[in-house]
Amino acid sequence: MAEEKVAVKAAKVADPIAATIDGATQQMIKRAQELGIETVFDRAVTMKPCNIGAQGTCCKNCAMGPCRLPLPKGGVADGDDRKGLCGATANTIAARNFARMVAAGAAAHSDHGRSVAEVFLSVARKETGDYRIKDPDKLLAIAPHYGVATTVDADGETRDRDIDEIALEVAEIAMAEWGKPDGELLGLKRAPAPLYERWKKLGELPRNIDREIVDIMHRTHMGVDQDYKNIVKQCTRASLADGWGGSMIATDLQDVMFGTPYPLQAEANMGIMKEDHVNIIIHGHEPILSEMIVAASQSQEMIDYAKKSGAKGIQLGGICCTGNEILQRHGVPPAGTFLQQELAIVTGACDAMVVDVQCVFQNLANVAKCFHTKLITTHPMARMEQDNVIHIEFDEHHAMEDAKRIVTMAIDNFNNRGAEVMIPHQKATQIAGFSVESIKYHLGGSFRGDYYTLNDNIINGRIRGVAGVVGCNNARTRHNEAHIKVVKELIKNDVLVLTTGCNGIACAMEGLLVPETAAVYCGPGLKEVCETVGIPPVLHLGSCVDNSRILLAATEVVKAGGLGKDLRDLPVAGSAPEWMSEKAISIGHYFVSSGVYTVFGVTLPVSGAPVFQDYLFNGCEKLYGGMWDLIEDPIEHAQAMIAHIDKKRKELGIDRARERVLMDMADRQKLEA
Ligand code: XCC
Ligand code: SF4
Repeated sequence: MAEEKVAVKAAKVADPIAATIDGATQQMIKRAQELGIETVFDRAVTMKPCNIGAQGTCCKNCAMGPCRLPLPKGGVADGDDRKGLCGATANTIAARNFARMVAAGAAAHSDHGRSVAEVFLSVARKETGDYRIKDPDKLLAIAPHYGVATTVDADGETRDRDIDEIALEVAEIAMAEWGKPDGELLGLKRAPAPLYERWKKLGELPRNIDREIVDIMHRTHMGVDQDYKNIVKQCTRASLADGWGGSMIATDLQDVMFGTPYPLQAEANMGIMKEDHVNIIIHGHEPILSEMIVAASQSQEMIDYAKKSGAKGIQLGGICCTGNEILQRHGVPPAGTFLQQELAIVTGACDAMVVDVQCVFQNLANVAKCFHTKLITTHPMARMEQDNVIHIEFDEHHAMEDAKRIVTMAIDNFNNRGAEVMIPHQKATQIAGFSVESIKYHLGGSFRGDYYTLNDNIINGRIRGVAGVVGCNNARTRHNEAHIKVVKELIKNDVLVLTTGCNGIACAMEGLLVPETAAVYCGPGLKEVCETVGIPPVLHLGSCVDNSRILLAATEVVKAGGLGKDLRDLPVAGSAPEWMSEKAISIGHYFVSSGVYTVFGVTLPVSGAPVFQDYLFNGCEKLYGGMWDLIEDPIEHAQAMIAHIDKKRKELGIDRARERVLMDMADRQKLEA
């Protein structure tokens, strides 16, 4: 008996079916388990999250703590006297923790933007030959938003200014957005005027990007801001500095240097990897690196070298948002979402995985150790302690050289593969590459080239509303299940979906990003629009920083008229069904403070402070017109968004129009029957 008790229990591992809805991912989880390689899915089974942290009420902001304030079993209806050693209430603690997530998220996006701006400045100063201005029209379009004139008046006539001159001015002004001593962020004025005026009245206009982030770190230090409402105010400033600042500048300047995305066809999922090719997986966020790897691997020199080494060619694949960047502009297929990063190596066919910043698992190094895969870090800010990781620092001044070194290393590694190659066959076709500009073209038509047609279809009710569904995967919930269920429920109810980030990859893998999807999954109104225009009902707008495109698309809708004067008036809603990153909190808060009802799935670390939570879920609506919500069940999640969309339709007086359209459709179907 005693012996039986000490018998070694088999290590607990994940059930692949319970872990993900995706066949390729299930297959590779099993494969990893057969090989004795542990992945995030297994760790999610063996390690439980901390209950108090999950409630948002663990404070470790000073060494008298950590002070832990779990919600009492009986709730706090009869009063709440929980406090930390210093007296900080649950509201203060949860709000401070929330604010620090906003700060980290805004910092990550905005620092990415800063890198892009720095490279753009080098381009403008002609210090690098590897990058250039690929889209001068975009530069001319954004210049006025940076206060840069595109024409000059001389001798009574107006002439176009030199493009290099414009570039240099835009670059210098953009760089100053991070640290200028006076004024306010320039991007805010791109919002509809009433929205800008509201931020101003609330005293929440961000001053410069870095300052708002530093402000949060100071304010949430022990013994500073101890009023959750005032802390939320600062969350607004910092998150706006992300959405209408750092992220927007990143998107702007990436488009200028690498091209504004236009629709293109590609594939998605691990089946894009090829056994007879050199497979290079690019993972992280900054296209500064991935753009160059794309260029290097398309060079004849590298292709010839790959062939000489016995491969048929070079296959690139993306993971996470840098994957989205090169998908949008070059059609490079994503090999998977955030949660598939380890599994891309488990295929045994990944000759190199190149990473820069954000969302990169440290466990990649442990997985890579079991295969021939070269794991290459490239960013001075992001290195790994494991000794099998190679660091090749990437520098814009010799970018092509660095990229070729990396690609060469991958090619040289091709013949080191072991026998254990197993690439899942699953992959789906997708149409990606949407942008504010291309939506204008597709939904407005080349003649009018504006958002009128979209607005008409919203007003007449064929399109019920628009949803931004974005964000990560989270190993605490079944991979991709909520992403797909939320999106399907929305399009079934005639809501057009704009997607970014790992939601975009999830939708692509599921085959939702093709026009043919409309006939299968959409309600009658949205189906009709998609079929007439030839677009998918889910439009992929890119990476996490490209959520700024969603803000600007919504602004275009306001401008086109007929749907109110402010983002808060629009029949729109936001969602992050499987979020995990601090960046998602920053995004969520700039959506909310821009007037959008925003629903998160999985969890939100605020439940331990019910008063603060209520302020986010209800109080914010009075201030901003937008508010937070947490709904785990994907169908209820989508239905809450639809209810909000319907509420806005009613306020706009266009709820009747939709009833008529549906009647018409039903009548028509009856006639057809
Ligand atoms: Fe990372 Fe951007 Fe999240 Fe995906 S979605 S897990 S942040 S890669 Ni933006
Ligand atoms: Fe505890 Fe206050 Fe210190 Fe936080 S700041 S750890 S609540 S004493």
